[in-house]
Amino acid sequence: MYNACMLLVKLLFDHYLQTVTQSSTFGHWSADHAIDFNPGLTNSWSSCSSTIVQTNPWWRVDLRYIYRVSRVVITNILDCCAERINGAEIRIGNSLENNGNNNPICAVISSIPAGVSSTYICNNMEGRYVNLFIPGYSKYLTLCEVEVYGEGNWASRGAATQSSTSADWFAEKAIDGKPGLQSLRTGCSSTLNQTNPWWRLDLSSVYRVSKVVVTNRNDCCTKQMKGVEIRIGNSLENNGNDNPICAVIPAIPAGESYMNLIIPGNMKTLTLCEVEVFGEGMLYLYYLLHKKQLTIISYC
Ligand SMILES: [Ca+2]
Repeated sequence: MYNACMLLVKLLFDHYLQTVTQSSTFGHWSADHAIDFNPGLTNSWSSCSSTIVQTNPWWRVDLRYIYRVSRVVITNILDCCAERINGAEIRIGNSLENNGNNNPICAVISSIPAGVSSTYICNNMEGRYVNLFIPGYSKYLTLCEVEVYGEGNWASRGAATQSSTSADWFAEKAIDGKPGLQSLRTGCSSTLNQTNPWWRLDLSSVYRVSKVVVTNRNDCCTKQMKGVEIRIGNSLENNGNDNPICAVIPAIPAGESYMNLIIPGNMKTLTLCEVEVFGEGMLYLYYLLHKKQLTIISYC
């Protein structure tokens, strides 16, 4: 049984490693080292990716979905060879023709000082694949970190909780991607009838929230949503319900992590069929989240 579990872990892990790849690999400098959240300022061999010396080296991340990419941040190697990055092209698009290296160019990197992170604005270019590509002979492509940011709905990345739960109307049903309009019991969250009911989403990271969309139930009780406050902030004081109130379609400054919905008053029920939180965030954070899930699986 133990071996069967370990095999499952390995297969899943390999599956997610396939989201990032490169044209060749120099020693242990694997492609996923460029998205391990470690800028490689010490021990670059264990936290930077690199190809061997070759013609037209490339590196690619598959975002799994088509996103509008706002910016790409590249961290260059500190301890040698900073000039290797010169001339690298950032390409974004949906084609895998020529391994994705024919997709439109966001930017061409002239140079990045050793150990420095440089930002390249991509003006919401749409694409599923992000490539780094150096055209030419006898080139290495070495990357210590690649961060890709864009717009998306980040609610499903978070952890939902609520002040009480009515039967099996669990908090996470508000972020399961199912608006619950056909089957309310399987797709919506609900508290009990109580004083000041609330529902909270911990986004797990910092986002610039641009818009919150809440889907109401469509059978009975739709008036329950009247008076619901959307609160966004970093405090868990009063279960997060003292954070600032935003508008229905808010423009929220950077730095908010928690989002609460609360109905002030006695004998209220908070029912939510779907909550979507839009804003700019790192597009492949899911990769790390899946790694966290894999850690849990490994206990089986
Ligand atoms: Ca790294």
